[in-house]
Amino acid sequence: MIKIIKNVEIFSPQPLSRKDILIANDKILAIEENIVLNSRHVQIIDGSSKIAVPGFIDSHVHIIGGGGEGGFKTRTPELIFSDLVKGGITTVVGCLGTDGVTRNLNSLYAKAKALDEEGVTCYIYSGSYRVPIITFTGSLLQDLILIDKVIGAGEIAISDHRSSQPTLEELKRIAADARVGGILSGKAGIVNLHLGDGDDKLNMIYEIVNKTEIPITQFLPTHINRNKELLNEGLNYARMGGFIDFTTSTGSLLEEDLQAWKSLKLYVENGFENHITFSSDGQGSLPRFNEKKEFIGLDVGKVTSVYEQFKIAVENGITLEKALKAVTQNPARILKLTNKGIIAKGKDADIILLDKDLKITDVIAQGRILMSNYEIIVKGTFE
Ligand code: FWO
Ligand code: ZN
Repeated sequence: MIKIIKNVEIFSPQPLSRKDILIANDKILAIEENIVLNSRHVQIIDGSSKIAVPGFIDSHVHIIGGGGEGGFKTRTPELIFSDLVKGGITTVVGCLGTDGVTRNLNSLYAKAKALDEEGVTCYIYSGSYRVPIITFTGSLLQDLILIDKVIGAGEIAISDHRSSQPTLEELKRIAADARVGGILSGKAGIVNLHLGDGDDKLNMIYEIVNKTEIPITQFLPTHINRNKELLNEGLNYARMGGFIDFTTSTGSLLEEDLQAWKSLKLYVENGFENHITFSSDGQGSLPRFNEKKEFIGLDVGKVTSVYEQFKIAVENGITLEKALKAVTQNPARILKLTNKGIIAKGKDADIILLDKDLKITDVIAQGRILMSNYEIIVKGTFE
């Protein structure tokens, strides 16, 4: 099927002014003024009152559910497809969390395939919170080289009372295997690290970077906006060239001024707009513990929070281009998803249309229309 989005203002994230976007099957074929194709096989989408931006990338989603920190009844539900469409998310990376025992990689893989079949692009991390890392093949290296959907390891917990208290040697080996597995498979081999509230913060990463040849860009530490001290330490980490991921799901856990949009504003003001990504922690638990580390309640992450925090960021003075980078171009570059994250010739046709109030009006994933004029037209299997 051929589609032309006519006369739309494009932020690729870089502004490209008003043009036509020609889509053939799942790819962007051309971005030019006044593309004319006289054929009944061409579907025209009127972009004249809209803005086109790349589909959003959410690099940290518990697609089969997670949680359990308050006992079995607090296991969180799996992701439903239409939540992705509502939030304009066209690329997802699925992960396991605290519970890597009753949640396993085979079901993570199957759900990733299900999301592909329903219409988005889904990758996964091998592993869970714990070290030694759980893998498909018994080796992280082999997982990266043999299993196409595996793009790295995560979410591996450090500085958290729920972590496996990994040794520096164990973490070094995981980073080394992720790096070499990535090199041999042409993937990022990213190590997605879960940061807890522990005082050690990012020190284990600093030690690995200072004591080995592994570059700081091998890591993507997440939840950096979970407390003020970690948010400020992240500025030093970014100064060293490191990437930083902010969690957009808030619930009652994240204080008002730690929200992802405010954290982005702080880092943009420090010149780090190319180091930042947003991720939702969707369907993950956002558990609350008291000072004695006793469980006192939990919320569930929402994938739609990526879009919500993006929109609030723009409404609060961050330029559309810089806010877009955090949810499109930066994660695509960091995760080495070479066909994703920008509106450009030859890239996947993952495009969101926004109205002048930044509401999502249309979502196109791999050239297929999932939402048209504010209406979801492709639902999940059982929705
Ligand atoms: C964060 C996922 C946390 C699960 O620290 O790590 O618990 O396995 O579902 N969530 N443990 C939430 C904070 C960043 C707010 C997870 C969760
Ligand atoms: Zn986490």
